[in-house]
Amino acid sequence: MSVSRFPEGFLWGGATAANQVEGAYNKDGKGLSIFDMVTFVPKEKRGNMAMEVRSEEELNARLNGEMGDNFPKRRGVDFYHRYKEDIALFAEMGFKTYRLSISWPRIFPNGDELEPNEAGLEFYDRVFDELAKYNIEPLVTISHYEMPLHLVQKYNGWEDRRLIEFFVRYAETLFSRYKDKVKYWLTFNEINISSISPYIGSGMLVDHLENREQAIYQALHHQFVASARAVKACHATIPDAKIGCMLARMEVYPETCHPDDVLAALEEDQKNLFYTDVQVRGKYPSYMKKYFKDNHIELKMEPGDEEIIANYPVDFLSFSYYMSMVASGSSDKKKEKGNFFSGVKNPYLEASDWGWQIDPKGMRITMKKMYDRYQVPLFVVENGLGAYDEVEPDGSINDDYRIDYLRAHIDEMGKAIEEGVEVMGYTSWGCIDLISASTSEMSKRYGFIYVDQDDYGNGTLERKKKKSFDWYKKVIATNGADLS
Ligand code: BGP
Repeated sequence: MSVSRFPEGFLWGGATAANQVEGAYNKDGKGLSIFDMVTFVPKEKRGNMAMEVRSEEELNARLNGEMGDNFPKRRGVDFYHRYKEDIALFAEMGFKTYRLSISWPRIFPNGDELEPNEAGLEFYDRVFDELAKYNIEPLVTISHYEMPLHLVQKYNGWEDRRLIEFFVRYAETLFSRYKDKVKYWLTFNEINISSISPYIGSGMLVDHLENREQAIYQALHHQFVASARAVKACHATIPDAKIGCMLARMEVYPETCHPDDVLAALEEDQKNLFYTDVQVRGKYPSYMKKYFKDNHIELKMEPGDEEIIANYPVDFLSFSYYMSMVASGSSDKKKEKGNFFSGVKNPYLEASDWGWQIDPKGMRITMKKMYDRYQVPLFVVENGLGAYDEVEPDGSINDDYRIDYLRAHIDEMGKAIEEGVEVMGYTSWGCIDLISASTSEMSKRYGFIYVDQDDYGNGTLERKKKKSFDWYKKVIATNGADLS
């Protein structure tokens, strides 16, 4: 067997988010979250994503049940009651880490109260204790699209500066409660999502906004400050912890070598790396200041904001990577739908059933680029293939397409490591089948573990190992040396 390219102690594992797996949306004092309000919409009716709530009227219609009653994220896959069984399966695969998020409204049901909900805290104590039994390190996302709905209704989410205090109180509660159990933290999942979905990224109802872009960047500013304050609090409370940011990374290629296309790709790339420029380098980049000026965006900052961002950058950069994009200098190019973002079709790549253009080499390219730019450790915290799976009459699930996807990406990550990129770990997305973020489908599956449930919540919830389960087990057992 060949020698592993992956460092000793490399954190292999899988990733999920509370809103997509837990269910039990109103149990033990949990408040409603933003994603509890998103209904399932059949494919023919929705295009490629359906997660935005735009106005108070719409929100109320959802609360009153006027928009149907199929809210898949309320049921998840019942991890809340089945976490022991699920963690045992992760342990069987040899996971070194499990990335999960904490549901903010389980801890602070409304988001703005002073005291946390003890029953919510106890649930995660139980989960962390279960992980500890198997020596699985938790990697915790503090906010993964689970803002308490009350913060939308009362404050219009992150548009309001008071959210900083609420978030910091929540984060500090987690740090002091779990300081002996959790050493790896992430502040905001895919912090760049607000530009696509202000509701999911920032809890803002857009119809209420006078100037959408201004509000988005203001909300982001509040998140940057909140994130830096969480970094400060984390280091103060848990000196041996590491805390990172999380970006939905979009590597952008020029459509041709025409300088207009190259420039367009560079500018798209800057739009994506703006977030990590702030969170890793600790300041707003000059190209963004120019963009704000040209677009009449004026951020309201308070004294001390720039200092806190500068003084408390993240320890590492984590990201999701599913595909690459193409930019064209000419504006009339057909757009390809993707993971919340869009670009021009790449004729050299195949796409998934959801139109996401599969590009393993792009992952190496992007890792090299980000490491060159930031010189901090990277952590691949999401990567994977959403696909329809078939259960054969004998009960087996032969997901060779998923193995092919993961193998090719892990191989490219290995090459990036050989070329000197520092990588802490790899957690494939949706290690157990879960509810899709963008479409609320159950039938868009990512897991090594199949869950018997359909888009309407029918099924036994029984867990079954797919073919990829044993494959990933071998990958971990050989520290990535055997990808066959
Ligand atoms: C990321 C999110 C995840 C996840 C993944 C796959 O953007 O952080 O929550 O779901 O994408 O997306 P989807 O579920 O839409 O296929």
